[in-house]
Amino acid sequence: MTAGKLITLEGGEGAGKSTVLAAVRELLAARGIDALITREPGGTPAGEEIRRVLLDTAHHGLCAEAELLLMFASRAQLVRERVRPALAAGRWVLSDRFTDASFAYQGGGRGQPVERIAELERWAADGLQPDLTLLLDLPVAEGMRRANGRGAADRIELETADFFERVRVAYRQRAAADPARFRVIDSSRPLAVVLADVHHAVGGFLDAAGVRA
Ligand code: Z5A
Repeated sequence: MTAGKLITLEGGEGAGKSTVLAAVRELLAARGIDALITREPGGTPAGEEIRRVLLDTAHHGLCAEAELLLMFASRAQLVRERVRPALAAGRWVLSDRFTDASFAYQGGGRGQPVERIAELERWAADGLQPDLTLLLDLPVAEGMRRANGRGAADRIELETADFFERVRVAYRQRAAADPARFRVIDSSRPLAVVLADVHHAVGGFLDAAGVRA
């Protein structure tokens, strides 16, 4: 049995991950791949409880260290309970966010040291790296405008534009440092154009992985 692949979706506020996730799932299904879909923080019963704590505006005083550890607590459980077993069984996994989000939000946004996050990645996330990451990139103001139409903001969505600018910079730096894994998609364009890029990126990855159409 060959191991499955891990594909992750990343991006700032209102980047369109939910929309793109559905499209990627269909692309995979069209090639006979029934991917396990998951999300972070969350994706397991314990992880979803942790997500509730992380996003609850009642916890506005949560310190950056606690936030970072809770993100990795959720991830540690997800990796061991769902992602590693799926990959080992040959199943593909599609995750709405993964460790890059911690480098972007807790590293870039909150200023937590990169080495600390990298150490948590090795230990808590068992060193698991995605095989392909789609980074949906768009200007912060446009992302906030799109997200504003969605109802009450959660604890992290209440952050300032400066915070989200730092998140964006950190994401783009990670993508630039690892072009073999990342595909950066300009998601400020109309959805049909974004989805055409997504088809191209994922199609190319599947071709390279030897998955026939
Ligand atoms: N977080 C963290 O800090 N550290 C970590 O390690 C992890 C996460 C894993 C929850 O994540 C929060 O956790 C998140 C990061 C943090 N905080 N923030 N901010 P989440 O992924 O669950 O939450 P989210 O970032 O708010 O994602 P979302 O709600 O799923 O948004 P989205 O999927 O990117 O956007 P969308 O709902 O698909 O699209 C937004 C709107 O724009 C919607 O009306 C769409 O119809 C529209 N849209 C989408 N694409 C387009 C285009 N191309 N044109 C026009 N309109 C569009």
